[in-house]
Amino acid sequence: MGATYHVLNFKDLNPADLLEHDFSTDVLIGLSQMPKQLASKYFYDKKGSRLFQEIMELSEYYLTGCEFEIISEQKEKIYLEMAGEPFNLVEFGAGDARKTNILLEYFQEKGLEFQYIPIDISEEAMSALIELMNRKFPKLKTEGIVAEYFDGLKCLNNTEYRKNLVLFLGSNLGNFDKAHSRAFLHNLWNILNNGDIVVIGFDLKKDIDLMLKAYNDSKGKTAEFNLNLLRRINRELNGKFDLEKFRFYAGYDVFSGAIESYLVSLEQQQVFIEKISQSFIFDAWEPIHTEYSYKYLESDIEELAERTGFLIKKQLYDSRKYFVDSVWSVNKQSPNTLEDGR
Ligand code: AVJ
Repeated sequence: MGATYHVLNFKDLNPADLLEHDFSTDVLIGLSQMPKQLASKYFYDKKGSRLFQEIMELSEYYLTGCEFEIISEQKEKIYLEMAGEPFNLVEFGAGDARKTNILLEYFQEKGLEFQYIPIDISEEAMSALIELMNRKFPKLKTEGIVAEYFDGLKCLNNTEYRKNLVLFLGSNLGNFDKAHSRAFLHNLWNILNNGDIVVIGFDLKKDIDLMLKAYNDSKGKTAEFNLNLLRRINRELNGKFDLEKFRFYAGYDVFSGAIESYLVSLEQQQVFIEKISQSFIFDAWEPIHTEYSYKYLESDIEELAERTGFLIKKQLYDSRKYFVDSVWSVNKQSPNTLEDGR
């Protein structure tokens, strides 16, 4: 009768250990794969979050300006969906919540009753955000969650019924391929109630040079942002990457419809990572894939909404039609069309 088993409850672990464990495991797996890859979610350490803020300030990185315009000028259209009853405002990948601030201010002005639940993978970004919220919106109940998207979903336990407004801005969904976006949105659909509202930012397919310039910016911020991933491995896993021996490269893949980012080894080299007790061999010009930034057609958005159980209520475009904030409602009434197997 000595045998027993334990169900490992992740909540019992120190979350910092858990994150670090995940990081070293993911680096080991990613650099052992062919082609080599590192996941873009690891960009956002303290320095990475700051670099991303700097990227958002660049005019070449048009996405942020477009969405800022959309939210500033069309906030009433989102407000009209929420007027009437108290709700939770849940935001995935909140970051510094610059665009969301406009909505928060407006909703307060209009006397809406809501609480704010920002979710972000970066603890540094979250603590800065919480500080900002206390300063700018002292009366607003804000409960941040430090988690990645899929884990964040699990935290949103509907204890008591409340309407939800879920924000997924900035084309953050664009880091997911089709399978993962469908999975994420369908899981989201599962935890939400009929009639809940979701606002998703999509960067639209457009002139290829314009899209390329957003990732090959003239100040080299995006390159720094990517190279910081190697710096993070050096710092957190005691790696020996020489950042001078890698360059950033971003291209638009016409087949996948994504800007795909890489760190390319400039020479044949071997890099030791102490915490993994292993060296990794790079050929000259061998790439590490770091990020997908998918771009969309309106028809892609329609298909995604339909397949995951949502109805498109409004498409909010910027004046140049580079970007869209798509306003969806959860549809649990009419049977969805998943059966036709497209
Ligand atoms: C935050 C994922 C929307 O993919 O455009 C910016 C991140 N990468 N520049 C994007 C990013 C390079 C960004 N997202």
